[in-house]
Parts: sequence; structure tokens; C-alpha cells
Amino acid sequence: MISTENGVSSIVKRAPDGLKKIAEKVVAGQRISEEEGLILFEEGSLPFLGSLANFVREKLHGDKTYFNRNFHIEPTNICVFTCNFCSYSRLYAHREEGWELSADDMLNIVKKYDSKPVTEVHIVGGVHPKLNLEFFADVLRRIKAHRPELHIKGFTAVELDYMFRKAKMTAEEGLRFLKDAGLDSLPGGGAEIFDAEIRQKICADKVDTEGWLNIHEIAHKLGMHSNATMLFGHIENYRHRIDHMSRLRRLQDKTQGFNTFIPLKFRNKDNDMSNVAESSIVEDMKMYAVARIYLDNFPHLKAYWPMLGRQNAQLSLSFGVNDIDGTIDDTTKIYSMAGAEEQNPSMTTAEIVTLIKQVKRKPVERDTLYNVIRDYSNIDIKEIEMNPSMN
Ligand code: V47
Ligand code: SF4
Repeated sequence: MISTENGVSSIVKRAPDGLKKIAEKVVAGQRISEEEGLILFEEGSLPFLGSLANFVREKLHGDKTYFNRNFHIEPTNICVFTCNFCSYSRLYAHREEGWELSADDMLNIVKKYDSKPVTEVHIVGGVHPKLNLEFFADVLRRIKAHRPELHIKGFTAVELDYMFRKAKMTAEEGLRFLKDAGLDSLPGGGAEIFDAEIRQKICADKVDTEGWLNIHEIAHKLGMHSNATMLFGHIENYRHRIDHMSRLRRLQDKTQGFNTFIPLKFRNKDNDMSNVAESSIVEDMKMYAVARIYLDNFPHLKAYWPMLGRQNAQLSLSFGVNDIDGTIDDTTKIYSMAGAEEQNPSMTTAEIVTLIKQVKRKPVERDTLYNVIRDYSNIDIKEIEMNPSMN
């Protein structure tokens, strides 16, 4: 922990002249402006940003590092959209190259976890032209009938927007319908970059920024929580990143419905943006740090370890991150197909706890809404390995 009185004053004292005022504001718990956010990206050194972000992280969460026990269902990779960064989707015309699960297939995936202490299923996939709202509502109802306490975090605003338009429902009608069928919260995908010009270049045909924000705002109004992502490290610049985070910060001021911000590093394997170089690890850590400092009303910052790799996820815990997602079954292909570090992302509880303890943080298992399930700080790894209710 560095957030002692001395630690705090030394962050401000050691700040370069142009950044002292910003450091003072952050340490005093004041919000920084868009221009100040931009200065952090442009002029902040990695050690400076790291110590400031770590100060914020420790003020909010101490050494606690959250993870959850979850698994993924990816109903299909057939998609009507053609996002240039996507390595995962296949058009309906080429559906023989993709996959499509039936409602029974999805229920069978859920049943595979019957004896496991998972708390969340994350459902996300492509936007299939033949699957509709009623089909997915039926899947939700069947999952809830089988395992009522399992939290269903499902469908990006992109998938929802398409389903609702096809069903000729407003976002509010559609969300009420899915909530009644068992949907508990929304994941953060599909946000990409909110700037209209960049969005047009990387994902022109799917839900626009206003549509994405509107779906999340309505979900929050209906009492559902959600996450927010940002795809970074491609053709956007720092100003676009700040603009993206500002729009989220404004909506969060209004609704307080977001749990977590998840910056997603662009991976360039086998997609139409393979000519764009991937960002360096230094840039990735800067991204986490500025996000932690800038998004003062977001309680949590998540590093998605299957994309970053385990060691980089450990490193991110010193740059503002306080959550490294879940144990995650290997059915998630969205990143492995784009060239992520982890080809079959899966970690046992003992492995995730070890990963967090190795960098002297406190592993805490949470549910989707960040209620604490178990603090593992004082539990021995051997005990975890031998206890089926923990692994
Ligand atoms: O929206 C697709 C991203 C997202 C690439 O809410 C890519 O807890 C990098 O949103 N390089 C979907 N990223 C996944 C998602 C998510 C993941 C983990 C946790 C949560 C949560 C949400 O995946 C898409 C897009 O931004 N993506 N292709 C790529 N080549
Ligand atoms: Fe479809 Fe999502 Fe891929 Fe875009 S990112 S093409 S919406 S699966």
C-alpha cells in the first residue's frame, strides 16, 4: 500500500511541474477535466500514472482484487455485421464455417456446471439473422428454471438493438421482456469507440453510440446493472479515448448503473485490420491508469486476463485494476481467434488466487454485482485445491 500520508504527498511532490495540479486534484478526490485527462495521456510517464492510479485504486478497494466464477455461452458466431476488427464472425452466407447452438445445446452447457460453484453465466455472440427475441427469451427461461440462482449476464447492446428492432419493440419494451424471462444484467461489449468518425471506420453498420448508451440507460432505469467496454489501441487517438470515457462518466452520473469499465486491447490476427499494429504493454498500462483516474464514478476497473495474458493481468493490478474477471471456461473464442495470449482461457480458483497473491494483493471472490462471496487472503492454496466447494 502506498496511500499513506507520506505516499500521497510524495506523489504530488514528485509530479512533473505540468502535472502537479492534476495530481493534487486527484489526491483531493476532485474530478479531472477532459483537457486534464488528455494531458495525462500525452505527458504522464508510466511510473507517475501508475502511482496516481494505484492511489485511487487503494483508496477505493485497498489491496482487494476481485474475481468471479463464471462460464461463457457463445450461441453463434454467425453475424449480420461486418466490424473490421472482428476475427470471430462469419456471414450467414458462409455459415458452414461458423457455429450455431440450439436452445438444448445451451442448456446442456449450463448443466455441465451443475456440480460446480459458479455464480454467473456470460452469454455473448454474433448477431444471427434467424435467431430472435423469443428464441433468446426461451433460453433465459430454461436456464432460470434449471438453476434459478445463476446470474445471467447476457447480450451486448449490439445484439439487443437488433433483436428489439426485429421484434418491433422499443428498447424499454424489449428489456422488460428479457428481464421478465430471466436476464439479470448486461455485459459491456459493443461499445468499441463512441466517436462517430472512428466508429464509421471500424464498425459502420451496427448500433450507433446513442443507441448503445440508450440501451444501457434504460437497463439502469429498470434496475439492471451493466458494464462498459472500450476497444483501444487501433486507429483511435487519445482524444477519442477521453471522449469515450466522458460519455460514460456523464451517463454514470445520471444512473449509477455501471459496475465496471473494461478497456479491451485491440488484437490484430486474422481480421480486416491486421495491418494495424497492436499497442505496446506500456500503452496498455497507461490506458488502465488513466481510466482509473478519469472514471471517478466507476466503482471497478477490470482487466480481461484471457486477452492480456496472466502476467500482464498481474501487472495491471499496479495500474488501477481491481478486478481480473473470472475463472472462465474455454468456450470463449472472441479473443483466441483474434490472437490473444490465451488460446484456451480457463483458470481454476486455486490458480486465480495464486496469481493475485503472487503480486501481494488480496483475492476476493465476488458475484456479478460485487457482493463478496469469499475472501481468500488467509486461505491456503492446498486447502482450496482439496475443497471441491472452492474449486
Ligand atoms: O465488443 C472483438 C471485442 C467485445 C476484438 O462485460 C475485440 O464483463 C480486441 O464485451 N481485439 C466483446 N477486442 C467482449 C466483451 C466482454 C468481454 C469480457 C467481459 C465483459 C463484461 C465483456 O470484444 C466486442 C469487441 O470490443 N473484440 N474483436 C479484437 N480483434
Ligand atoms: Fe458481429 Fe460482434 Fe464481430 Fe461486430 S464484433 S462482427 S457485431 S460478432
